[in-house]
Amino acid sequence: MIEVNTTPFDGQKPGTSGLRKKVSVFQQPNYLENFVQSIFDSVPELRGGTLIVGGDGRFYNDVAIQIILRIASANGVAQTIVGQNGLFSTPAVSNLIRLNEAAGGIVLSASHNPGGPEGDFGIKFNGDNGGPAPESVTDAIFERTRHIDQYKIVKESDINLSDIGETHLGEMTVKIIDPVADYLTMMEDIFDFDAIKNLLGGKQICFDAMHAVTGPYATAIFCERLGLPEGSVINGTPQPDFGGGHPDPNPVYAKELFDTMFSENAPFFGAASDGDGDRNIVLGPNIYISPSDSIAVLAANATDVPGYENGIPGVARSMPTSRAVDIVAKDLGIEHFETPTGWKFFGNLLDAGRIALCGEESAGASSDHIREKDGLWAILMWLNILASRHQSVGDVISDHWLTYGRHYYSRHDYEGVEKAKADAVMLGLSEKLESLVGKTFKEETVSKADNFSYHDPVDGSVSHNQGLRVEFESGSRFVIRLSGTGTVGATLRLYLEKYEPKDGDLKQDVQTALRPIAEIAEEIAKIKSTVNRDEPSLIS
Ligand code: VG1
Ligand code: CO
Repeated sequence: MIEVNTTPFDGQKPGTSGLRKKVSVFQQPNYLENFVQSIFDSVPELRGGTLIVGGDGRFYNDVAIQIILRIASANGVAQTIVGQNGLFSTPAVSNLIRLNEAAGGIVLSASHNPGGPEGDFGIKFNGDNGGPAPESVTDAIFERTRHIDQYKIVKESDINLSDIGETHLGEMTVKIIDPVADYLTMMEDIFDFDAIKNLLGGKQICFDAMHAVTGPYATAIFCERLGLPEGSVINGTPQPDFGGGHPDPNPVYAKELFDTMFSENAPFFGAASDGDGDRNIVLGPNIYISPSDSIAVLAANATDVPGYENGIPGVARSMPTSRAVDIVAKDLGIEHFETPTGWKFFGNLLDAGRIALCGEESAGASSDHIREKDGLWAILMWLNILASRHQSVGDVISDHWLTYGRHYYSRHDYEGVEKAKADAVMLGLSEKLESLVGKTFKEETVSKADNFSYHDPVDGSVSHNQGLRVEFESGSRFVIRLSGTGTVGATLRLYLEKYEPKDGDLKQDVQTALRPIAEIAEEIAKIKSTVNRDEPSLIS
């Protein structure tokens, strides 16, 4: 073991989901080392414990893992469990932490951000409950990065990560395992695979792995376990640059899947996940399920699935996510919570047994089976529900709206804008929030306008500045916040929502239904004129 002198880097503050930067930033000497040593300095339980390490296979994944293993060994970690070829999806890491009673896990991913030498890289620490470290821990890690002057590392040479089995690095045991097996076993425990197999017999599905980590997982589940033909999984081989695309399952970047599902001979079911396998989208022939609606459908029908047949105690959603799931919770007579954006805020509620299902508008949903969002889990939930209801995706969502009404919902992103201009939008709106209440814009009167603070009901911690929200008497609203996952400039997200009761017009075009709210949002917040853009760069 050697100790290497180092000096701090600016800006190693974890964002919504870990530290994300351009690959070239991570390639600076000592940049990764400083951050990783800061994790070990902030989480003493790792000494003598088990650590899970893996990533989504993006460029630099292999180099980073070798560095992390050497630092882990030098810091006294007893055992690391690594995915073959360095691959683990984010939900698989969460499961393995819990299964092996590990002290934590390190996930190497920048999720939906592009990969490759010019792309992004990321690193995230998850604690012993399997979930992303809470703010108290990420703040401690950041604080440590600001003063670090030394890291510990062993000099051993690289480990061959392609061979399953056990080896040693210094005093530390390194177990290289099949990344899929334990995940598949967990899915078998939750779902009725026989019912799903019957449902899909003779039908076509299309799962788009987007050249990212879910390829091997989806192939094992859909082709090997459920017996579907090979073509059911497209873009199924993980690539370091994700085939040059953004592994983000939305209508823009999952275009191949959307074109297939909106074609004449569309398959019965379509789905995709993101770079690290924690997001999902679900489609039927000529229909795309809004992620916020998806969470509501999963909550309303959870008892159809063996893993939740006794019901769920409560649900949670991130603040910008549409309130569709709240209505379901009220109907079921269970608790519902509103948390800030990012999965780390669900952990306490899940650990305390207050909720068993949660999700975000950004195509993330999951349950108490792990402490991360889980793309393939959400997709299997849908399939299990379709099997038990003997319905198509389109029928399930139509029935849902007829029962609960529909929350028209869309997110307008302004990506890569100048940071100062994005800050000006946020500041301008926050300064006038109070004066908005009671004012009428077009036909809409503002009923509430605030800067969202979260009071964690389990540990009492408070998180401020979690997004600006403006609500109207009609039940419509808009929310604006700054992204915490980007690596270039700033990204402003505008979230639009309009509720249509069950006896209203449930078949409108989404953007048309939301246009009045979008116009009011512009009148109040002046995003376009401030950041000098005519249109959002991405509408999902
Ligand atoms: C985005 C999403 C958020 C999600 C986060 C991490 O964060 O909005 O809902 O939890 O990405 O997801 P932001 O701060 O850019 O809005 V993932 O799949 O990148 O781990
Ligand atoms: Co992700």
